[in-house]
Amino acid sequence: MQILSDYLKQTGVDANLQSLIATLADCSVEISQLVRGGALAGVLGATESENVQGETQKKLDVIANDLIKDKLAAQPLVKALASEEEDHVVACHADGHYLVSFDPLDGSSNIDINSLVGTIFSVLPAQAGIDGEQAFMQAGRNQVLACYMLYGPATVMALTTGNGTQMFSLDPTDNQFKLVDGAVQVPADTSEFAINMSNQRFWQAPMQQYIADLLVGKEGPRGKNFNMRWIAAMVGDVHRVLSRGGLFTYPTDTKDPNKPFKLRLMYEANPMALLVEQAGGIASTGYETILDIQPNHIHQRVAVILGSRHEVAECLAYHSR
Ligand code: AFP
Repeated sequence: MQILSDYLKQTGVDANLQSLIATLADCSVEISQLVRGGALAGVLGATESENVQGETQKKLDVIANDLIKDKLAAQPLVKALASEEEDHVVACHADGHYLVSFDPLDGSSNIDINSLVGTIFSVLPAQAGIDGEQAFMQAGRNQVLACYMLYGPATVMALTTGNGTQMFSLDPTDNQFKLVDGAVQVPADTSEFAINMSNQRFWQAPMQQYIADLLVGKEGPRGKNFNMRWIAAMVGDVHRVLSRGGLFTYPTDTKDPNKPFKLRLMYEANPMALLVEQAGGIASTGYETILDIQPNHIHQRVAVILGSRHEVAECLAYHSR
């Protein structure tokens, strides 16, 4: 089985990107070991602090964030980084080529219940003369690399450098990521959807109607039955979509009028949108293609509807009526 570094070399990925990917893989191997250690490694439970989004930080969130920050700061190609767990952009190397955004531990509410968590990375090109947060204000379409690592029964990495989406699995015998699928394809059709149903009463009319039509199944306008899954970690739900298709959404809601969207654009929606698009799927807010959004803040949130292209198109049709 082909190891990650050989695959990247053989497929002509830019040498600098190869080096950066090696650093990201390295981070995830260490985080994977900590996740596997669980209570024995003393990494479960909460800290006393809150992150910039006002969420209580789990110990492992903080440990994973610090680990990635240190490794990226030691990688000369990184000009600056932005993390879910950092209020502000962190400057690294003035002559670095890349801006790295990341969610160190997506799905952190799953940590203490021994369920799926992962790490998500998005990489933008650095631009001469533009520093700080302003440098990150590029549409997701500009990403030169997006990937996630999912710490499940196996640790896997989904990766794109803009030339399709590839899947690797971490071999625990030598800690190398090995290629398992060189051309991931999201099936165009699906009968599976993922949404947090407990928010139903807070959704807007188009999503209310779309989900209602799925729930009536065979007897309704869709003429077939649908199954539902919800992992509460985007990384797990998107992995299922990449593996067997499906529609995943965290739509606009009115639960908290000050927070109509849940998912973060820079380190959740954008990298997942690129991975899904590169695998033949679609990613939208309902009204706009995610990768075309012009960001205005590193911690900006957006509505997300992504997955199998025919099913996402069905859902978007409700939004344009
Ligand atoms: P955390 O990383 O803060 O746990 O958030 C995970 C997440 O942003 C995303 O990965 C999930 O899809 C979503 O939140 C789950 O949200 P609910 O708690 O509303 O199910």
